[in-house]
Amino acid sequence: MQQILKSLGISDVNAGGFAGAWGASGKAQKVISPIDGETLGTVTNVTPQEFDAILAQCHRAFASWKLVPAPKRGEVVKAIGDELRRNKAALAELVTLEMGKTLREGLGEVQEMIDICDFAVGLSRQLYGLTMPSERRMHRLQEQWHPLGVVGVITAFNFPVAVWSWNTAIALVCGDTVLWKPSSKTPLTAIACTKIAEKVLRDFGYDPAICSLAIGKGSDIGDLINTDPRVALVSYTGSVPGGRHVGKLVQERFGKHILELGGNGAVIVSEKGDLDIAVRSIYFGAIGTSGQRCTSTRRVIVHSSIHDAFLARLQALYAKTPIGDPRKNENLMGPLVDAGAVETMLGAIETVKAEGGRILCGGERLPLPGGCYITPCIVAAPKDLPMMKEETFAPVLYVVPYDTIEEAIALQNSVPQGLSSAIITNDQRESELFLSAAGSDCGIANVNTGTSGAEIGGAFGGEKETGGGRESGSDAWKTYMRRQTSAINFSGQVELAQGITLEL
Ligand code: UN1
Repeated sequence: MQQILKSLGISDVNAGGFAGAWGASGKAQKVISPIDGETLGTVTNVTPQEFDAILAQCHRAFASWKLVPAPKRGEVVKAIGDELRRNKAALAELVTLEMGKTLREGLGEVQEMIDICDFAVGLSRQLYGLTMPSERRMHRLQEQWHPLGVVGVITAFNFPVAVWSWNTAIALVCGDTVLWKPSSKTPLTAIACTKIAEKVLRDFGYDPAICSLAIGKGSDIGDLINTDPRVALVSYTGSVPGGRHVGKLVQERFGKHILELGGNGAVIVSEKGDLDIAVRSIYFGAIGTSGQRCTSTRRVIVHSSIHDAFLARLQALYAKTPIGDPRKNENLMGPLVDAGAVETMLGAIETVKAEGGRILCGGERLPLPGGCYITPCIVAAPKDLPMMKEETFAPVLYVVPYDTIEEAIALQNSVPQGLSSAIITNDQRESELFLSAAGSDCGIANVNTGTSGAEIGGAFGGEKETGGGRESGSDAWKTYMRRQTSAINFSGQVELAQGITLEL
């Protein structure tokens, strides 16, 4: 373990602030691994004064970075991707140590980082604007995309490195600088990533403050990011209440924001679908990352004719789920992130019971070191179970029967969140209905694959209480840039649009 930490530049005591130089003199916090309760290191938070200096430096760095040609900025992102390739195993292990996901998922998370770097490198030559025909003679109408400014990236514990990379790789090629505030639960992975970016930026001779870091509480450092007009865009990943707060503060000053908030993923299992595909994809979607993805499968809406057969197969898998040290390859589920998360899950299960849900299996604390291990839970739920509308960030899966596809889609859409959804069917009419305007209301709607594990090439995000933001692939980059529309007159005369005349 010591070797991994050392190879990523992590010491016993680490400063949680960076904008060209490392330093932070605020409160020190111990970082405890949920795997066994062991201390991984100590991190000092930045003070509000230090934050101000960090932001000033990051903002200054924007002035020169925005002038670097985009394909040159892409070269930096390419080198960050190469550095991530070199450090993939170590960084994945640190992710596992710090937040407890299995190593195979930790490796997947670092792979997402590498993938988005590759995507962004290509994008650095494709930041296309449009030209439009002008209604005036000898005029041209065009749009260009310009760098925006400092992007404040506020991330959650569950994808402690990937979400930073989705934002940072895109922001960098767009000519923005980045100020990162990670979750207080995962500061070490943030320090490791920032050191990787720092090395690359120094190697190229660019200002390392282009990728800055400020570790501290959401209520102080987070709010300084939200309220400071020097931060042009705030990309926030977290809870619905958190996002409501961030959204208000950023809107108040007319900043831009990307909100990636709660999900409540559902899979519709049709009687015309492949049961094996259904069981496997739902199993991974529900227990993967111990149910702590915003894309986790939380609800199964299954046709009543196959309800019992489906449940029997899923329960058999749940019963033999290998749970334990997530560094061991044989384990498919590690701990929850901390003791508080365990309490939340157990509390939610009590509420479910009181509301009329029937616990079919799981939901018990396991006596393993660290105290954060639980068994995954399946609930037989009545259609109107109130808790089904809430996102419990833990492996609690509700199973509900349906009779018609219209009813299934209505159930899928009947929650406040709108991130991820899926249907398992071989019936084209069903899957097309699910993908149509009459279908899923989510930002992600999959066919014959589960709700989680989105690829970076698509735009990632969702509707309703999920916040409406999009990051990662497709044209999500446009939010990270400033659009400029120009009318260019080469006629040698004055001609007003809309046919307005002006006789002087
Ligand atoms: C998240 O849980 O916040 O689609 C992100 C997925 C991952 C990202 C999840 N690619 O499950």
